[in-house]
Amino acid sequence: MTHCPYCALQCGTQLSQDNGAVRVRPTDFPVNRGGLCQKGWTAPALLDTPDRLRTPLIGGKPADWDTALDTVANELRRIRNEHGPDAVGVFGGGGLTNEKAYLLGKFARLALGTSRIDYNGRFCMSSAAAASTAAFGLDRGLPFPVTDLGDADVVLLAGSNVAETMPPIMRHLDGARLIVIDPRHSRTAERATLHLRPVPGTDLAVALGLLHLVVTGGWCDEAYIRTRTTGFEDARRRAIAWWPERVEQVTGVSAAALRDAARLLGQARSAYVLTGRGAEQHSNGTDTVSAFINLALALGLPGRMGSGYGCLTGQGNGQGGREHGQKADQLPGYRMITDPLARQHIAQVWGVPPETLPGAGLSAYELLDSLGTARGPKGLLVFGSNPAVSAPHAGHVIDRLSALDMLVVADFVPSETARMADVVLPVTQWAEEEGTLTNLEGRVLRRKRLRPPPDGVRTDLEILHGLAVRLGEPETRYPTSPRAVFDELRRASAGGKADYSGISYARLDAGEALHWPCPDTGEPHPGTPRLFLDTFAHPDGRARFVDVEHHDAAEAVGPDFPLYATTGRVLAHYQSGAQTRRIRELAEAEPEPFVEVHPDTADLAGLREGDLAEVRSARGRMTARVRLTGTLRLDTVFLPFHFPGDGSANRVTNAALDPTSRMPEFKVCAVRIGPAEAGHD
Ligand SMILES: Nc1nc2c(c(=O)[nH]1)N[C@H]1C(S)=C(S)[C@@H](COP(=O)(O)OP(=O)(O)OC[C@H]3O[C@@H](n4cnc5c(=O)[nH]c(N)nc54)[C@H](O)[C@@H]3O)O[C@H]1N2
Ligand SMILES: Nc1nc2c(c(=O)[nH]1)N[C@H]1C(S)=C(S)[C@@H](COP(=O)(O)OP(=O)(O)OC[C@H]3O[C@@H](n4cnc5c(=O)[nH]c(N)nc54)[C@H](O)[C@@H]3O)O[C@H]1N2
Ligand code: SF4
Ligand SMILES: [Mo]
Repeated sequence: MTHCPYCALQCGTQLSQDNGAVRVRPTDFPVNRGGLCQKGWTAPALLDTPDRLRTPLIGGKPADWDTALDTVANELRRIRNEHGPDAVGVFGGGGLTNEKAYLLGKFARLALGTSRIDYNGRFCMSSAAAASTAAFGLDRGLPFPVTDLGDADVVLLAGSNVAETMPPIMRHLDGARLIVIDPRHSRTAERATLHLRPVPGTDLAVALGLLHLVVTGGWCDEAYIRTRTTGFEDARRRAIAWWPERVEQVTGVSAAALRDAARLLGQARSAYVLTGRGAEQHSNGTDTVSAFINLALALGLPGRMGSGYGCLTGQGNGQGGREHGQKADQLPGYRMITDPLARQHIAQVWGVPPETLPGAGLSAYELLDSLGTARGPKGLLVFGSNPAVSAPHAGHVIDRLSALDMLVVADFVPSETARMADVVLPVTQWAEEEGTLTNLEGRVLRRKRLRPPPDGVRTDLEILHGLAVRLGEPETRYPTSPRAVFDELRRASAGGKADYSGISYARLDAGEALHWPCPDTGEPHPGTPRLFLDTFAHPDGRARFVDVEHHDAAEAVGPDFPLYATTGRVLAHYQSGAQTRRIRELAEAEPEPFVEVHPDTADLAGLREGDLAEVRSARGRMTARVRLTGTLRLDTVFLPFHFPGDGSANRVTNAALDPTSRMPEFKVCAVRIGPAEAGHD
């Protein structure tokens, strides 16, 4: 068995070959129980996509591997000599296997000696990670297995459209009453008992209002609050000022609907509060998640069988990708790079003095924003991301990428970012390589190789090895065998928060379900499917309420830009679309960029169904086909971000960052819409 290459659900699949064609079928793996979404079913098509990269490219022209790697290493060395080690940067991805993410972080810190490494997970779950760490002392997306959701009475989904983003998970939610918070009547909202439609960016006030009603309704779990938490009084006092009518004014969610939601939660036998990107991708995202965690704590949910709080992690290895050191402030094992003990431990595993390790770098957007400037990197290596499409304020990011002395992209398709690169390095895909990924419930899974890669293609590990050796590093420091890297990762993670030391390929291959932490205790450790049942991860064992106040989105609507634009996903496409736009069935399902607009709003803007609209913000413009959507808020339009160029939603999005997580505000900015002028680029 292996797993789907796309999202964090990591559906179990079985691959076979039929006359050279790869076929996929779902297995009875717990998260998907025989289900797959359209992307999963069609994933094999990408293996043989006609424009698959099969040879390195220098300046767009085919080159052999030695020349390509020599070129990259020489230029990296030149930039470093002239401008210092921080003049080269690395941008990673949450789709990389644990082994790749680990080796990429090691490569950046040792072979390049740079602090300038971050990854696209910063755009994904960083706000939820920061809030979970503050509340529980530990961040694991779901601190319980997905299958636990099956017994839930009520599930609150704040800004998550799982019916499109993780369809098979709906099998576990069938029996529950759903409360969905989303400005759109999403496919998930269609399945909900109750749908709250806030103004984008106002979830924090919604959560404060729900806490208010849980307090006044007498639904707080007093004994739990007393024995398992600290800080309730401040959070309670804050929420008391958010009576329902005030919340209604700020959020547009009616006081009556808010009361219904609080009652459903308060009276539930078992309940879960889950957040997705809709609540998190805001300049107040960390505080918003804290407010939802406060609500969950007041109800006594986290750390209880049959209830809890969780963040629905997004990318295939969104969980593992945040644990092994490709984040600017992190070392393997979910350790902080500023912690002297952590530095000592990792330096010892890597066989270097702790002083050689650089300090904390810049977050993803800040890194991209600094490229090619006096203070920023002149060379950048990208592994597993397509920021020319997926980064906020993408027009600016494209300018920054263009200002580099050297952009190197490792990918298996010519993504929009790869097309800008000076050097492109072609890599293997999921069904051609081995490794591990960690799914949204912290379960470590094996990726298995079905067939050999095409000639001319190398693994990411081989590329890192090849570059490191050319930069003067010892051969043995960068193993190319995933198993060897994993064994080193186990040692590096030992004693850290995300402890993998008790996990081995042999145990995973034997079918064991191992959720981290899984320390090496001498006996085979069973792993930890459920966290916090006895104690939270803070030194006093208690969870913390965090006192948070609502604040508005960074950009207000006004006469020039009177509408809120929010962005997100559709079923058929994945992320920047670099992969799914190449698969015929998916491209046919969603062939072009569109904008969802309420019919009355469209009318005022002079737009009809099927028209080409221009969407403009203070930062840029894009064009998209109008889809009239009567269930949408009148003041809001929705754009999928899966398309490049003139149809790229990120040309209009705002790069305002959350002060704690440095998450950009993908989910709200001010725009105006109107008919697209014919002939405009
Ligand atoms: N089909 C598909 N599936 C995917 C992916 C994909 O690209 N395509 N990507 C994977 C990844 S990496 C991730 S992170 C997950 C993301 O999974 P989700 O979080 O479910 O995805 P989004 O569509 O980004 O956002 C969810 C919902 O938030 C709503 N929303 C927008 N603004 C707001 C707001 O201000 N408040 C609230 N409450 N809601 C708001 C949107 O209308 C949308 O319906 O999906 C994973 N699965
Ligand atoms: N407006 C808006 N923008 C968003 C979001 C949003 O909701 N709204 N969501 C954000 C979120 S949650 C995310 S996660 C990001 C994702 O944004 P991106 O990082 O752009 O995501 P992908 O399109 O998955 O890009 C991955 C690239 O790496 C390649 N790749 C895949 N696997 C590997 C591998 O193993 N090795 C190598 N070398 N390459 C590989 C793929 O072919 C693809 O080109 O987008 C963010 N951007
Ligand atoms: S839900 Fe996610 S893991 Fe499952 S088939 Fe779809 S994309 Fe793949
Ligand atoms: Mo994501």
